[in-house]
Amino acid sequence: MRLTRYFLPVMKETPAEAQIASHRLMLRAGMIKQNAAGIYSWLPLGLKVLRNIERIVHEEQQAAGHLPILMPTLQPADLWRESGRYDAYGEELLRIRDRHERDMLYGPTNEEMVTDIFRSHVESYKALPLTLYHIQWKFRDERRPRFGVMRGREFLMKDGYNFDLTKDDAIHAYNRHMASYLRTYERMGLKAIPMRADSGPIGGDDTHEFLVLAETGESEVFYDKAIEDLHLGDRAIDYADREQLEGIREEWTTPYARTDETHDPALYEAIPEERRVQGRGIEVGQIFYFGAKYSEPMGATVIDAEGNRAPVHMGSHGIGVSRLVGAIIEASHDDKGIIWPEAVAPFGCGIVNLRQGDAETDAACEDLYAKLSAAGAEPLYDDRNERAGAKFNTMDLIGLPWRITVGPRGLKDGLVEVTCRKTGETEEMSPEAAAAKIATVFAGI
Ligand code: 5CA
Repeated sequence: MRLTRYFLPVMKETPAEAQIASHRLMLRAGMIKQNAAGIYSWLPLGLKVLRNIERIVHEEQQAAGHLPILMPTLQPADLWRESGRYDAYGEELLRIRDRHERDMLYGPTNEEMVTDIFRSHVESYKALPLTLYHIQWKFRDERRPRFGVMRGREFLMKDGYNFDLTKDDAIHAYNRHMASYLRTYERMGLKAIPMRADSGPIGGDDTHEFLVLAETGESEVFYDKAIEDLHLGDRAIDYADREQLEGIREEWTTPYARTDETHDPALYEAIPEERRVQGRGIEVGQIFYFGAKYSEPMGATVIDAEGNRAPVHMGSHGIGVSRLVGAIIEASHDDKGIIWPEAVAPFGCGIVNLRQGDAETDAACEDLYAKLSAAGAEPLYDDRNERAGAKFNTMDLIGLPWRITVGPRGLKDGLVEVTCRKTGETEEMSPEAAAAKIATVFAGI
């Protein structure tokens, strides 16, 4: 992409309404535009990051054997009357009436609708196990939408629902979600810690939230420092292997880690003092097992091998896709702007032309642009007629992982500069070597 052809409405001033870094930087980098309290448009740069996050979520869900579907944002109230949540959900539920006076709602979550799909089509245990998920916009009329996309009213969520014959099978589904979520967050460059949580309006006893540590997080967290050393790394996960998944769950849930909602001071104080950590975190996902809470009242049953009919065991599992954009920025920025992890970066690399209009410099930039595009590193070429300082500031603000700086002076010696946004380190090399270096980085992504 050439910057002169792009829509990147960056702001010089710090927007007064934004209280935390991610909100400020998303506005300043022209990623989002607020349309109403807690409701945002995603501009080209922001949308690219959102789509990258969605792609990773899809890949990891499908690796775990979960099937993508797409349910609507609007739902008939009658389904929610069956589960009893139409009245129970409270003020956060946006209730709407259509022209035929039928009660509808803008879905804050989809347990009822997916249970209705299931009961319409599944009769036998032979169709199980089954996990359906989608990535769709949700609406919750939050009392205090704030921090930009972090606590929106309309927000993008991945929500998945498992249907199983037995509790054991449903716990296996729970463990599959836990492992796939750990991998998903790691791929985005995040450390997200599963913490025992409260189930709120979704229901059930077994539930974990995933928290990314950040001072600006809305949840207070207490944990054993030992959990910070756990990594999945590149270990192979076999999602059919119950023992392996049970092992992963044990590994991540044995050290104490809880939010203020479930915090137990006695257990916390049993951790050696030097390992006790109290801080704040951003909730980027939550998984639930709730048995027959929806399947029973809604009549979602299957016939087992002996011919008996029983409600299926279910759980639901959510990832805050749009919130993750903010969470990644909270975890990765500096005074100058965003620092994108390569896996979610909107463009892999920026090309800064220091002398736009100089034939030799322009040609070198064009050549790099072609090579990097062909290598799949998606360059953003700053071809504006601007001062070098302004170009550097824009690149630092929007946080592309790499920058190649091309100017007549360096080219005289056959050199360009390659700068890593994260470390600030700059190396001089030939344009060919620069293209090859960046191409190698992005070959594996
Ligand atoms: N039905 C279940 C699982 S699918 C559910 O709705 N879970 S949830 O309420 O925990 O939401 C899942 C994730 O969505 C949360 O972990 C959080 O990351 C994200 N989320 C929830 N509310 C908001 C909000 N107002 N703005 C942005 N993201 C949100």
